[in-house]
Amino acid sequence: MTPLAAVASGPRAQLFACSLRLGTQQISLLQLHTRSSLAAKNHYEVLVLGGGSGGISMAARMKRRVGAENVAIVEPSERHFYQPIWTLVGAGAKQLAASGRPTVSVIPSGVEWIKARVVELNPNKNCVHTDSGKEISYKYLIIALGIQLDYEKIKGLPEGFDHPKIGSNYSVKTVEKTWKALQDFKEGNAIFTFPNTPVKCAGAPQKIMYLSEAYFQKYEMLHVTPPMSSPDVLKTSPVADAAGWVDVDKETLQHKKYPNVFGIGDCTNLPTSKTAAAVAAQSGILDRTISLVMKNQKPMKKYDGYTSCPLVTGYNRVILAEFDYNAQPLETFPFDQSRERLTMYLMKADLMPFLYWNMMLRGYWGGPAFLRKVFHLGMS
Ligand code: FAD
Ligand code: UQ1
Repeated sequence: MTPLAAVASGPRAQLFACSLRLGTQQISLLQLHTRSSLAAKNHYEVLVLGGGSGGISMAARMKRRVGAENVAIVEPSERHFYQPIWTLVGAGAKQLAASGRPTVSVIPSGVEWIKARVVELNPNKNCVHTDSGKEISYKYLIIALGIQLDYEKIKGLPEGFDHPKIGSNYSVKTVEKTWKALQDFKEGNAIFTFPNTPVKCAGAPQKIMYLSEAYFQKYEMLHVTPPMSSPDVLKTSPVADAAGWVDVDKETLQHKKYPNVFGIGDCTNLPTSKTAAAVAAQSGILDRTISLVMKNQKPMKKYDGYTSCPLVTGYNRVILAEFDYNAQPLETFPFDQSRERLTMYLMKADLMPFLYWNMMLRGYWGGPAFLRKVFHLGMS
């Protein structure tokens, strides 16, 4: 799709539509805008691949470093989703509609949204290719392509989702089916699958099991956690390790072979659990890494592997698990986090979405390390 199509939807498009009704002067404004969009640049100082949690957060941070006009994001989807809330959507405690916003509304203002899919990375020539036939070159590349859901690797799926008793919290297309299956459940067995591949939010398959258990006494349904893998475009690219993940230094997030390439989030081989909480912590580190690389200095700040999983065990209870690369607890709050708590449920259900949309995606949330320091200082 063309850049014009990218701006022709969402709130910005509505603004232009309003202007059109006002008269000819506004029409020429639209034409001007159209021309500049169609003439979108093909070189950026910072190019971000993927407009999910990591991509948008990093674009916001890079805008502050180098200016909006020097940053672009390649992302094909019209909507951006806050995936962590799908656990509660699948259990009927939140609405799916509230989990998504138009992508155009989360792209930092002034940053170019290239509405396309990356089909090839060429780090030796500092460029990528998109499915719209475009070649885009960069000085610095941030790869934030997430993880791929491989439902088709399970015999009978995805067509099996036509069955009313099968759901999966991992996809926007199937998460509401989990709630339907839960409601229709009368008796029999309830099965919750867990694949032998890396997965994002490894706690999520357990959480929906606990919530289902809390919701009904007898069982007949299936919740699928699909096998997952690195996005196909990365598997065969020069930036990937042998298993297909973006091959980055585990402390600085800089690529091991290409010093102007960086990775963040689920698509990397960082040996920690794949969560948005981890992405938040990584975004702060990566911001510092890139700022030093831009000044020809050595990256200093070190990622400790922080990740977190709010384990929802009931409709008003959460155990907040937080840990580092060594699977050692790295807890934020000065109380026993291994207890199920209502306060942690409220944090997961209401505070985290607010923090995500208003702080993390705007590049102002680098994880709770500072809170941990404040609370633990207070304790000592
Ligand atoms: P994503 O946010 O998935 O973004 C990847 C982006 O890349 C997408 O927008 C995609 O469209 C784009 N993309 C893919 N391929 C291409 C391509 N070829 N070209 C261009 N763009 C492309 N995390 C927590 O911290 N706490 C939780 O409680 C939690 N619960 C979860 C529950 C569920 C059910 C799920 C599904 C996830 C949960 N997570 C949780 C995990 C969290 O959502 C992810 O870890 C996080 O979104 C990863 O961010 P990312 O930027 O790496 O990938
Ligand atoms: C977090 O930072 C984060 O990223 C926004 C999440 O993703 C949704 C989380 O689930 C959690 C638990 C954190 C960690 C934040 C605190 C305050 C402990």
